Amino acid sequence: MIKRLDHIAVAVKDMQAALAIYEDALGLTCTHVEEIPEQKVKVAFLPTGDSEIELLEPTEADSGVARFLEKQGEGMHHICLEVDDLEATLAELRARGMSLLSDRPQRGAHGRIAFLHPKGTHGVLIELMERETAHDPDPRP
Ligand code: CMX
Repeated sequence: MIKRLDHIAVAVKDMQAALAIYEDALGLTCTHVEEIPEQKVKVAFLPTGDSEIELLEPTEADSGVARFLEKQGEGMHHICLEVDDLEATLAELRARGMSLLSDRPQRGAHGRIAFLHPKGTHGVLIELMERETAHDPDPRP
């Protein structure tokens, strides 16, 4: 059902300031920046071997990530697990009594996504994703 850890997302107030730390200080390379209007976020991806770090900046005050920043400040926002078949995984999880945040998949940065409610996963927001684009290779030598 679950294939791999795809990315760990960090909510930030200022993408440029965060990129200065993650790229210039940590030496990672940002390979992809994109705005996702459906999710009301701008995202930046920095590959780290087989997984990535995703920086998330809200684009609207009325959004989940903006509410998160107001309530908890900057920091770890969610982990994303890649699955082979999102619909089948959601059906299995529903059958096991897991609480999903939406009834149907939404559009994410790399494919279709759905979230599990953090109250049912010991406080961690888990995104499940069926990839539609290949994983960007880590550009570092
Ligand atoms: N970690 C833990 N708990 C969280 C949380 C997080 N990241 N975000 C929200 N919660 C908690 C809230 O504190 C709230 O708890 P209470 O009920 O105790 O107050 C509860 O979950 C509901 O939060 P909400 O924002 O009020 O509820 P919504 O249903 O409007 O939204 C959520 C929930 C998590 C889906 C939304 O806030 C969100 O973060 N959306 C994800 C945006 C995103 O990252 N998209 C991915 C884009 C790119 C990609 O990775 O592909």
